[in-house]
Amino acid sequence: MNIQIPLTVPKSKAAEYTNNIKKATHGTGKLMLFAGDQKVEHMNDDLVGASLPAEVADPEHYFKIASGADIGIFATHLGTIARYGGDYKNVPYLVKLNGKTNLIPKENHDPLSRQWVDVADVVRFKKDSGLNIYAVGYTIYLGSEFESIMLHQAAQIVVDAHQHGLFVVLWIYPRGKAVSNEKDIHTIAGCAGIGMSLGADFVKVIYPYGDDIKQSAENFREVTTAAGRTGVLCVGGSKQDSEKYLEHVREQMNTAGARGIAVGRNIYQQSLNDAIDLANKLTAIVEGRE
Ligand code: FBP
Repeated sequence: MNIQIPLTVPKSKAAEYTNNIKKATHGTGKLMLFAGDQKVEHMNDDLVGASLPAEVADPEHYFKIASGADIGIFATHLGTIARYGGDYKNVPYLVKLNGKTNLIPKENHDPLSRQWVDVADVVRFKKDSGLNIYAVGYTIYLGSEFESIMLHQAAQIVVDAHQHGLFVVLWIYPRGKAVSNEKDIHTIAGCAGIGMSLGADFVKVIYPYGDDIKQSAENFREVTTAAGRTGVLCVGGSKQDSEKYLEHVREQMNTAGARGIAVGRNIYQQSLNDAIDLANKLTAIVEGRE
């Protein structure tokens, strides 16, 4: 695998940067990101319910999956990692630097998700804890009246992270009163292009899941083209039939030109064994080992 090193990575950190990407992608450049930031984003909505096993409500469920399955990287907030990471030292981590809840409806207020901790805090935590922290992540809501704040913070984060040899995933969603259709492919392609313009290594965007699996992937090519050298990760979205989801991911990787996935609910909204089984299958598809 040939990893392109952006010029924001100093020569002294090039080996560390390359190594972090290699480890998270198992040498393939393709990233299976297991998302565990929903405790903030969706509060307890995804974690309890008549159809869900009781174990899903325990935050440790995330860690049991992340340590038992062959994932690429586990993305969650620093506090969560600080509470459980000591017992899950084999997990590869991405620290999510911002977050917001879903309590304020977007019809009332445009979304703003401010940075909680700095890259410097993560670098210090990595050294002190000895955990495998390879990357940081941050969400931007484009089209929000506050987008300039989030764009500014994201740009700084990319520069800071690269200075320390960490790679960066930006979650970029079109959202706010000015956005009429979050699933418009042309707008999503614009989000991917912004990810590239900010220098992100990967940009995670919305994937419009249509009934025609092949056609959905063909439509998505506009997005992966717009991202250029930045890899596009497709969102998992709400839980769907596992076989159907696996087929979508095959097309995302083989037809749409995605460089990976960022998936939460489809994996963790089930028992530990089923979650591990699906996560392993997903990683195999993403990394081209199926
Ligand atoms: P929304 O704001 O559209 O709900 O998406 C946020 C999010 O759920 C993140 O919290 C998570 O990282 C990502 O999407 C992927 O998770 P899922 O596969 O469950 O959609």
